[in-house]
Amino acid sequence: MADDNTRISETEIAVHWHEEEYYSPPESFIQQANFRDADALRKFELDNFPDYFAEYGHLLQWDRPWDQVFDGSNPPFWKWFVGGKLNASVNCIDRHLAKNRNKTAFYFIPERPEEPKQVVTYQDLFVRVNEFAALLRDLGVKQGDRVTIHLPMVVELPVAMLACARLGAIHSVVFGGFSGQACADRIVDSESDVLITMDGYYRGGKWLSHKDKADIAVDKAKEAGHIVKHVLVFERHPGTYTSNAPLVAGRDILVNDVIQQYRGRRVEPVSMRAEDPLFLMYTSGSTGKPKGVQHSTGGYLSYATATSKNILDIQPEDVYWCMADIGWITGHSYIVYGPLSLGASSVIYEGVPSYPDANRPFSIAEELGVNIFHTSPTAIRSLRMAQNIAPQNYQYHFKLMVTVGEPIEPDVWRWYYHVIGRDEAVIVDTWWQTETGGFLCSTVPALDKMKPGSAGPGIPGIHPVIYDDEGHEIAAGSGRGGNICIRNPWHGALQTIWKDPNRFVSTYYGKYCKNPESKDWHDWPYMAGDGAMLASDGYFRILGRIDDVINVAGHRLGTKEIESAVLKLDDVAEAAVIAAHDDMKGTVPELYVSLQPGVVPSDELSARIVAAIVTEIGPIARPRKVWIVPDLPKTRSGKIMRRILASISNNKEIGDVTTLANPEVVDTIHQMVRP
Ligand code: 6R9
Repeated sequence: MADDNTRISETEIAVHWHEEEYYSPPESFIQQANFRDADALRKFELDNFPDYFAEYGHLLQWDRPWDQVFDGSNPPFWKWFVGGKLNASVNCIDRHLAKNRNKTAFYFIPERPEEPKQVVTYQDLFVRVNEFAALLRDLGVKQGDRVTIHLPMVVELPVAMLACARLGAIHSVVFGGFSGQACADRIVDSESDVLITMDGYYRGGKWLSHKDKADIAVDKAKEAGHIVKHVLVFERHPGTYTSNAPLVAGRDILVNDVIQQYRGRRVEPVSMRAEDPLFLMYTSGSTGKPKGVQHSTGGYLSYATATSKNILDIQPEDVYWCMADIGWITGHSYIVYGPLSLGASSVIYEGVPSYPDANRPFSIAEELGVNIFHTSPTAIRSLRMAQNIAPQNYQYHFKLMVTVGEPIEPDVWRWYYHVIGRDEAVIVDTWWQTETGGFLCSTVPALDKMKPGSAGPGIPGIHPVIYDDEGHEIAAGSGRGGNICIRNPWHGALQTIWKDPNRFVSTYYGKYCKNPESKDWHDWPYMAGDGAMLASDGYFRILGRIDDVINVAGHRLGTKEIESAVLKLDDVAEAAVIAAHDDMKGTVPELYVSLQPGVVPSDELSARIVAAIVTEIGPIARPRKVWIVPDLPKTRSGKIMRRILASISNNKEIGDVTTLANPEVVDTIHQMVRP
């Protein structure tokens, strides 16, 4: 990606980092940890690939054992646990019933403190998943069908996911905050006949009507030629439908009304091949169209389970709380599949962590005895900036804390460690992606020292490497950044992009494949799309995306997706989105647009531009600022120079612009943005 639009300049990545301070896990943590045998690490050396992954496969209950751990005969379409059969809902629920039916699977904490919490045992979850699976089956959902789920953070979300898994149907969860249009795009691409939604939910102290988005989604899907047959509507308060959007006869079904007929119903779990897809999760890439990342049943589930055990150190008596949304991959792997597969008790919190005030996380931790706490740098920064937080007034003890989603500044890390973790919690900074199914880089909490701002080495079984643009390996400790890749395949990785295998191959394997004819996995390193540096201690520091993806508060947004939403307006000629630094969210989008000849800039137009983005994608993509400029800086070949715009927004050195087709416009824009 040595292209003009590269987001991280050579000078930026050549910066030397000086934080060589380390923190050690406390002895009390080491004594109790799942993975505390340093000798066991040796098993995971690359020479032992792929056999070491058998150990991860054995964490699951199989209907039929696998014949072969890894089949690499058709690169890069790797197959894992070939011949094995299993069902994910059985692994997450049924297998725990004999010993732990009365154990809490989920605590549901409504956002409004006055609303009582719900305790969902493994037995309760079993009953709810079976009943809902029976309903789905009666609607015609069968093995291999796709089901789109557009729900907020409520227990009904994992219930719906696991009901699909029980039937062998492929779920596609769309983040609840996404717009109806964004939901429609995912319904159409996945060809879902069924959409699962809810009337509304509480967030930030307000009731948000949600069912309206389902109506938009179904209408927009229809315009694109796809008919949704059934819309299943949960009610946030069962029996009280609360939404301005009326129910559509013949299409919408209130789950609470019909589920009565399914009381006590059981659904025989469908025994799936390890390689059958478990779910799709759409994520942003370099083009305007989100891609349907496809994850397998056996490979994905065993990877989520193993990493939850080894890195999150989840144990039977722990209470675990991950603040991510289940609508993102972190919630899939580390609220639903990993913790349930281990039989853990975990927390689903409906709302924003700062409601009714910034001490809510501590009060929840105290009430439930949470001892593993999983959140993002953005949430940590916002706690740090909040007035009146007083963790010292709450009784809780975290043995382990997680940070995920974006790079964490060493300063913020230290605050997390001292103030939230009280110098006693081990921190794991886990680097991974939607595509990777689970963690790739992190310290093993009992074995590795922590280093603020660095994710750590590859986790057991994962062998990362940094390549320069020509494919040469960049040595540890050289102080140079490059593209982080993984040398070896692993079973949590995506299988393909739904209906787009070519895009799968070119995106992740196109740049660094050593020989496209090769049948040897050594020739097919996986390219993550992140810039990173490798220190001489073997720790990776992640620098951020190298492609056209912006990371806002840990959420991935495609710049092209935002730009295409804006370009739908007739008044706009060109649009460029850049990542602007933000103290709280890491980065936020800023938008530069030029207008069609004769169109006059106005506040009204800026507002329409913002509205177009919110309608097409959702409020998370809202730009911090819209700059209407006379022209966008371009190369002589017509490429928009986003890097220059980013430098202006972020008040950085712009560098040489003389080779541009229109260098004078840089000055004009600079005057506007930084008068
Ligand atoms: C899990 C998740 C993936 C992108 C990834 C990288 C960034 C994630 C990080 C991190 C620095 C960490 N990222 N974890 N950067 N340190 N610990 O977030 O998946 O939404 O697909 O985003 O997030 O840039 O490429 P996803």
